[in-house]
Amino acid sequence: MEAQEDLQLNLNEESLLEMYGLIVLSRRLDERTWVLHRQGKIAFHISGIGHEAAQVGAAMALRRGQDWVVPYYRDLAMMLALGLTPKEFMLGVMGKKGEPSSGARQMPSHWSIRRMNVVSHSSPVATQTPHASGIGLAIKMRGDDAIVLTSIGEGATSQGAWYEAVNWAAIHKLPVVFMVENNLYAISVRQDRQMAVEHVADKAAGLGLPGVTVDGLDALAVHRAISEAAARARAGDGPTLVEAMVQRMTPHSSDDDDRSYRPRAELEALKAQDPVRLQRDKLMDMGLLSEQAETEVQERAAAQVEEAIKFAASAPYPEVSEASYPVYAGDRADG
Ligand SMILES: Cc1ncc(C[n+]2csc(CCOP(=O)(O)OP(=O)(O)O)c2C)c(N)n1
Ligand SMILES: [Mg+2]
Repeated sequence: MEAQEDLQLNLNEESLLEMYGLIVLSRRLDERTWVLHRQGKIAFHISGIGHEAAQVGAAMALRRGQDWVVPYYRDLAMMLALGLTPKEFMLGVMGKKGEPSSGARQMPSHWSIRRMNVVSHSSPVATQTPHASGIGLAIKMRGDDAIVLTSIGEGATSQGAWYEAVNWAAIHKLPVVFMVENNLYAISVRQDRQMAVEHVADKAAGLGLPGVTVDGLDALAVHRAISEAAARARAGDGPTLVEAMVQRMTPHSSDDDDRSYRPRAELEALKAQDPVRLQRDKLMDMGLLSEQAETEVQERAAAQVEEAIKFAASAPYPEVSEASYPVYAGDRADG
């Protein structure tokens, strides 16, 4: 029933298949990046495995290229859905020239893509939230027809900056969607050591904005929730907090060993709730995805990823003389 509504409302068959293709592409790219790391070919990876459905569902609820997005490091699938190419991502993890976020100066996955209206974030968590409220204020003052979506992990909502920024957006009815990707862990710290409420969405009541919790393993459920929040924001009715319950199916990053704090049985259990498989089953149930089409989606993703790896591996590194450009005023690309 809900799937039928999605088809009627704002997603046609083509966009549902696009959604699935992006989820599969993100997973493939992410898994291959872990392998590159374990082979010693790259220095660092922070993974979005288990978050893909929520991120693609959210991105596809926006006017892509027109709305503003202030993401966080785990948002690979969201970035692909907004138009980042696998080649650009690979240039980033390999630190190669031409990487779009920073010319390969930033850590990988610190997205900043002008053509996609994706605004740079810093490594200190929650610093992106005040940026999003600021952009929301600018949109309101200019009378633009855009909105802002900012994303964050549940752990980072403990930061003072997060409360200040959400409070400000609620007071001034700014066109912001505050998306929380709740995977129950902040590196090794479980949610119950991070907040006394059951859901991050419960915090919204104290700040004066609506807060909803949705199944983040269901791309359509997230798409619906973010679409509603975006419509509210666009209508001038202010911000919404949307908490998507997702899974972190990997260690925090390639530098983390989760065996010291996460029971193996817990991780094993997550496999039965893999969002890629859940979306595939749903599309098959809806009669939109055949076995053959599924094979083609997988093969297309694999080919794109291998091509991206080859491309980035043979790309040059930036010149040493450009290392600080354009960090300081007066810096020149030619040194
Ligand atoms: C202000 C600050 N404190 C600590 C860190 C180190 N740190 C990086 S990610 C992270 C955990 C964030 O967890 P959460 O917000 O739940 O997002 P997740 O990584 O689970 O998606 C921490 C503590 C940081 N980057 N910034
Ligand atoms: Mg978390």
